[in-house]
Amino acid sequence: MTVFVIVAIVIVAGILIFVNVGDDDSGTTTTNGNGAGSGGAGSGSGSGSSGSNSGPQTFTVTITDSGYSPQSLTISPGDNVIWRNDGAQENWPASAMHPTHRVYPGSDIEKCGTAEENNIFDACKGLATGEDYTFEFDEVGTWNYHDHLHANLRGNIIVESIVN
Ligand SMILES: [Cu+2]
Repeated sequence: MTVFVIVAIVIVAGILIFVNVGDDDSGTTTTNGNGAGSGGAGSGSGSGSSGSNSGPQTFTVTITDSGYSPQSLTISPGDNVIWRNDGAQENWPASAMHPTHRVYPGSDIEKCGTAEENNIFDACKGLATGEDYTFEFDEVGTWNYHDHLHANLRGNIIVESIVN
């Protein structure tokens, strides 16, 4: 009876030893590191527009058979002026001086009919009733103009630099 108990103890002990030895913990515990979550921080920086200038403006000069209205117009660089013919006769707005039209920088009646026609202060033709001509003034100064078809009809555009 005691022999059986001893044998049993030995067997159990052997099993425990075997288990402990065989279980050499070479366990590579791969800790799947789910690191600290990167919370998306909202970067809400509004694009503030410094609304100091209202931008380029457009002015209209009305043409009648008796001339331009207003005859003198003050604008800022980059503004546009539209001449609209409400008269019965044709009208050809163009930079001084008649007949060469060279006072406004870059302008010259000889550029009419060329690729530069759209960049000069010169309608380059008589505007019929209801027609208009637009020019953007970038140069500061007082710019006289006239009707090339009736050179006694005159006006001027005064371009003043922007004062903040
Ligand atoms: Cu002229």
